[in-house]
Amino acid sequence: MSEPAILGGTPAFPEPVHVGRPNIGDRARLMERIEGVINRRWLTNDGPLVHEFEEAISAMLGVPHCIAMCNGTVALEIAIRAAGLSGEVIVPPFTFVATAHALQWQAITPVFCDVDPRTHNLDPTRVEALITPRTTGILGVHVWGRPAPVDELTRIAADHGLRLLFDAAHALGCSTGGRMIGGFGTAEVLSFHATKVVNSFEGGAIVTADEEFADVARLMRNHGFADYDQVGHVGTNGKMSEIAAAMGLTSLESREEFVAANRRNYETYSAALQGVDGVELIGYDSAESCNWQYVVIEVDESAGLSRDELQAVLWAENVLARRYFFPGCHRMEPYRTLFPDVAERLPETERLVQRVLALPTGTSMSTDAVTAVAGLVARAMRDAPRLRAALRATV
Ligand code: T4K
Repeated sequence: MSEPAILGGTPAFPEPVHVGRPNIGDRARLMERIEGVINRRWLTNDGPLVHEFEEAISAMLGVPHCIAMCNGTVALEIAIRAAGLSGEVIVPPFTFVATAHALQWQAITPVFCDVDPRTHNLDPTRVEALITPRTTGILGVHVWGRPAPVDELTRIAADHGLRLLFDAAHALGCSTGGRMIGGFGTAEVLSFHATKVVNSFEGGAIVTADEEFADVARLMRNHGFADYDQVGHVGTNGKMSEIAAAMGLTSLESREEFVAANRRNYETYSAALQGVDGVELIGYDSAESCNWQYVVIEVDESAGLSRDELQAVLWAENVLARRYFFPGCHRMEPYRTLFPDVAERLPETERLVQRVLALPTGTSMSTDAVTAVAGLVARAMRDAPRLRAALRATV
């Protein structure tokens, strides 16, 4: 290895290496499906590929209803609306901002509840204290595909007469207690964004066992149309297009291959980062079903480099590691202005957003590339005093 790029060496990678490079799957099959879409001249509005995709997701998760949408964010907005949420909803701040925005977008107050530092998910012991007469629901998130505390949240929601929804954008194909994520709460929401383990370019879905809820969500997805000329509900346009479903189906067919690549990458990182001072790779429960789609480390600054310093060292090498979900939803607008003091009750989130770094994985990463990235992390931590001095000199 040459001198670190931050000290003037040649970057380890000639081109940027991204977190979230899409998995593609069988191109010929995708093109064939796209041909079919064009030949049928049925491009969107509840087309045959969308139906096939919905059935495949339902079967995979063992959940009776899947309503495919144009993206995960709109699916969240529709799920929230179909659940009749209003007033206040309890939600973690350590998530992609779409989770909070989907509430705020419809004038519902997100009430941020701190997370458990071991799981990065909602801390169920802190939820009840935040329930007020205005609270109508809890929106849990399965961060990194690791399950939110579904049993505890289910009990709390039942005890207080609240609706329970889950943002399962990271959790396609993950299970808890042997039960697939997708079947918990009133409904769960999936994302098939380009960066997700299974993608439909852009896409999302609501999955639910509640038939009445599914019927309402389906109406809302298509402007409330119950039939030609008959609008039975307020609605929006949340439809998934046929070309998105073509990609979604193709991607789903290669899911096992994608998951195997993620797992291989994870295990390579795990072996290479073993014993590196100040770096802890977050764990997954291998007794459960898991998609291994995020490789996330926690960086302990006392070992030499802060997370931000390590990120700067990696970016100089063209490794674009991401500090998801910095700085936490509560520190983003409009929440920062609306709730200026909320950080005081979120000490674990505040700590976590300074420590977490997501590393590149997925089918675009070869084992050699993963080994090289892990090697850069290990070297940076070993060489911390010199790198830190150089970084401070450039500020
Ligand atoms: N809830 C949760 C918990 C979520 O994580 C998300 C989305 C949602 C809800 C909302 O679901 P969607 O409405 O998105 O379906 C990315 C994704 O855009 C976002 O979908 C995802 N979570 C989030 C965790 O990651 P950014 O802001 O990091 O995106 P961006 O453009 O920086 O892309 C990430 C990296 O991926 C880039 O470094 C480049 C690479 N990339 C990206 C795209 C789109 C590619 O190589 N090719 C591509 O086509 O949010």
